[in-house]
Amino acid sequence: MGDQFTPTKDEKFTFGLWTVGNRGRDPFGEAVRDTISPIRSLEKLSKLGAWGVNLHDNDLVPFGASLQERNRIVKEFKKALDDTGMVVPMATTNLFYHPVFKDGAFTSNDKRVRHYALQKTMQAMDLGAEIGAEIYVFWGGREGTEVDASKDAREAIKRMREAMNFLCHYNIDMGYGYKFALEAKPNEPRSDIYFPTTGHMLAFIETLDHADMVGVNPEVAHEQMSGLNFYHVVAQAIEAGKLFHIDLNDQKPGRYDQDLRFSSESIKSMFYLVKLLEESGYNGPRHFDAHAYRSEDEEGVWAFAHGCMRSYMILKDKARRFEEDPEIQGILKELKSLGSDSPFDTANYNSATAEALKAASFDIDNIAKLGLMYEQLDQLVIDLLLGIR
Ligand code: GCO
Ligand code: MN
Ligand code: MN
Repeated sequence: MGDQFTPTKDEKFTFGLWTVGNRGRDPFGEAVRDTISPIRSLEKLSKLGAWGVNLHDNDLVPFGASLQERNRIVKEFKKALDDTGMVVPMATTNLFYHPVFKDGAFTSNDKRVRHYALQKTMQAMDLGAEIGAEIYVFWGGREGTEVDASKDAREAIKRMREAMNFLCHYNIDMGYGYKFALEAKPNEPRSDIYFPTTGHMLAFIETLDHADMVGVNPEVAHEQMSGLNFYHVVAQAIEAGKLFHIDLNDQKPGRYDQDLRFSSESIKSMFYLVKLLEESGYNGPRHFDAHAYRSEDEEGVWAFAHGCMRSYMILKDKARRFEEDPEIQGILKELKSLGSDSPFDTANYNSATAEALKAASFDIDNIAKLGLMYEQLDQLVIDLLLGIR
């Protein structure tokens, strides 16, 4: 039985198989839950209103499986996709679990590891294409270091570029039409990871052979681990036409990577994020990369998945209310009109404007005296979020 916050597939909510499949293992303790099979995840998530799932190669096909086994698993999974009406919009490669990746994959000092990582990625791209994925994510969890003496950081960047260029060409060669989405993280599991923020990724992308094919996959927790304002991060990616995918979860500041249920901590920031995604026309998946608390059994996992989507739906409704709120809109209208009689057109440079602007006088003391009503505005948002508006 649903209410107005019950999701439908139109919302494009997706979960990684590894998220609901997370067994609650941590560095200090064993798994607390049984494995949930990919097919069971499809069935359960579909009933909850999700649109699809995403996967690493090894979330579906175990590492080292024979070709025969792989094909059987993929066939069964495709049937389950049809049966449940679910899709797989994004695929990715596990380049972090096997010990061979202990010093990175594409940036490893060992050339054989770099080449093996390319091979594994090409095979995983083949798998993703076979199940309909259109976005391919690159999260370089092990692409980092503890010992800077071991590797010139410029060399690591060059190695990453070589790998990305190679795989862009493979994408073209195979006619897959993937959009590549690069996911930044500052640390964990490495002490420092190369390209630590989405901003670093955006700069790097412009140096690639096929920059147009490559965008970003920002994650709430990862940017917040760096102390950044996630709403600003995503706004810049959207403005650059580079938001190809997004990883939604939550995170307390200054902690290890927590992967908390979406909007369970930073309600206000996540409100601005949802408002931005909805208003920008972002049309991609709303993907949750989080997991249930270690205290939970399987039922708790589905409560977690439901909660991620429910909070998104509630914040989406709050964004609509924000747009329709006469007091909030009244203040915003006043703010937008501040100084609108200033006579210069600086959108296009010409020397006459520059001369006139240099000669102009501004009543800066009076301008500076003006109160900006941000206290009132912010409290209105708080009232809205706390449910009394
Ligand atoms: C993490 C990452 C991963 C990636 C995933 C898909 O911190 O572990 O967020 O969950 O998103 O590997 O690339
Ligand atoms: Mn993460
Ligand atoms: Mn992620």
